[in-house]
Amino acid sequence: MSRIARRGALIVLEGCDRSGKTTQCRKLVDALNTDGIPAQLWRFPERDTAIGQVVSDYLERKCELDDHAVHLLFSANRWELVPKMLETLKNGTTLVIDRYAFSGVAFSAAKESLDFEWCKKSDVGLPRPDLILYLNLGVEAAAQRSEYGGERYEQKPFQKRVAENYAALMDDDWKVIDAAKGINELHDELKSIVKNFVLKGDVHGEPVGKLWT
Ligand code: FDM
Repeated sequence: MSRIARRGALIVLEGCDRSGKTTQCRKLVDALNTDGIPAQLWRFPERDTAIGQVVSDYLERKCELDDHAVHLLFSANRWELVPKMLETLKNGTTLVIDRYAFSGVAFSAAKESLDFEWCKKSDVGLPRPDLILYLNLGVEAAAQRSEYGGERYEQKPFQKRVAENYAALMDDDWKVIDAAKGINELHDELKSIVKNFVLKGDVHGEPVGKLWT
């Protein structure tokens, strides 16, 4: 007797720095696994690959790279993990991803040297997320949470341009969540959205889509 395989869902969390994405991704994956829904936490950049190491050095200001070149490296870091991503989803595991191609465009296009549409091109055709959650927090509120660290991009004027670029990328499918609340309250809201989405099962019979096609 044949049985239709149930693929996992591809879920992305996006938002400016200090919006709580990383904490919330971790808590979400724990909650899904506790409830018997197989899930893994991924993040981009994935700094553990050879490409990701170069990106990480760049972010930590250990090296300088042309803006176009580093944009393409961020993108290549996603593409190099696509086979593993598709395999994991096919095996029924849901992926919760901390940043994706939307960060790629929002951050790169915040640089004067790079054009918004050009920035999208290298990520066209990536696996399209089934659910995009945007943690919305004003730049001033984010800066008050704790001082930005020493990594590149952690400055208020830059983060303001990033937020504007996110707004330009957003469509009606994005779920915009007010992130100015406590960690547990935010977690409860996200968990409820994600669990409903996964249990509804809409994605199970659907192939993974292609981004921006
Ligand atoms: N970032 C992240 C980019 O500039 N492009 C990308 O494609 C991605 C995925 O890298 F400032 C930026 C966003 C952030 C930094 O920081 C990574 P975290 O704290 O590891 O998410």
